[in-house]
Amino acid sequence: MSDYPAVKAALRAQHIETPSWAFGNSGTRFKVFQQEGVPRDAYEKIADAAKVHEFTGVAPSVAVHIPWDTVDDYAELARYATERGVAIGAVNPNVFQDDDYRLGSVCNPDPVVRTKALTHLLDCVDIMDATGSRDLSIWLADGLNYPGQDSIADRQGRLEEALAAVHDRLGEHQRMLLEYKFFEPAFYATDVPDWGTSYAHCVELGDKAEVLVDTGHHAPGTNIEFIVAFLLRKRRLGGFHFNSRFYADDDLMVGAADPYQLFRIMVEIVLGGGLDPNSGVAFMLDQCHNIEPKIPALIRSVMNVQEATAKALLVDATALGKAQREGDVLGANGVLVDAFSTDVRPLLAELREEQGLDPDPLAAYRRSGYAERIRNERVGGAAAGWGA
Ligand code: LRH
Ligand code: MN
Ligand code: MN
Repeated sequence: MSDYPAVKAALRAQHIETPSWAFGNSGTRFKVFQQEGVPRDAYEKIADAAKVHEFTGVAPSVAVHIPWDTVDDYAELARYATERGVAIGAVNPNVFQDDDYRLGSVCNPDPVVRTKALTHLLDCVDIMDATGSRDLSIWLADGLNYPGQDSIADRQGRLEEALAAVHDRLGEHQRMLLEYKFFEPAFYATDVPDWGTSYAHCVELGDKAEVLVDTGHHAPGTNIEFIVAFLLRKRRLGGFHFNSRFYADDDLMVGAADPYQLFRIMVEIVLGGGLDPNSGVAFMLDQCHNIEPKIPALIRSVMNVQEATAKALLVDATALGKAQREGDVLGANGVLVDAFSTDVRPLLAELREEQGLDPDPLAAYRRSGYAERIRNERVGGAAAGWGA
């Protein structure tokens, strides 16, 4: 039988970071849809992130993307966040949207472009110093569209050089998370295409480099929970960008496409000790809400992560271990299926009430009138960053 107080304590301790860009307008390369009440700057994105935290109680930080969230004074932005009960989380450098980066950023054959990209990465560490952020979350769009376009091996050398310079610059309590993605925007070869490449670079770089797993960045059928278990065991799992996908990097709400996959990932996290705040695993969302209202979508996403986590915490580890040792295949599988099949919504409602929150965060948000307020106050919301 599960220990409910321990389950609740673990759920209270889990923090889920929202991405500033999810509050902005977004779409596909065919159309960016404009929604009413969307934030016009980084301050308003933080105000919206604070609402997600207010109603869920477990989303106390918001990741920023630079230059999408450029402000004059980052320390002031951090103070503004603190006043609203949240903190600035990961800083995401953006080295993929300038014309200069047509052939890549830190892997570009042109040393002038490489220097520009590295300078931006280092500037982002300065921003972390000002905001008190722990994580520099690096995703590179670098890659090749055509065989022969550039030397794959030379590009790895350029990558190593730039990442080492960033690693050297990090402060004692700072980390760099290296995100991988097997395709898009490059179609033939990507310079950090998979977790193995990211892991190998991180190991070579040193203790402050860890792998970031974006759940939308794998080929269909990839066993993501295997990757999670491996990296956690090697202490190189820096964190997640949660979202769900049906086809490609869809960036839909986490848990919407395949809640069982999310549960399996969280089982590995729980069994591998990744819920312990000292493990350093950052649970971040990386989503775009093209057609649905953004704040409720993020509240729903946070709740989906909590539900998967709660189910994973309900796995009877003793029964599972016994079945595994005895080679009881169906018994072991049954332990997982039982936990996944449990309705954890009453448990989470109870937990929220104990925390002084409304048991139904979405209904509470709807009743709050915040959506109407921002619709009236904000005219001409900003795009999330691309395709505007
Ligand atoms: C790339 C990515 C990466 C970016 C974000 C906007 O697909 O997942 O994390 O920073 O999308
Ligand atoms: Mn991502
Ligand atoms: Mn992505």
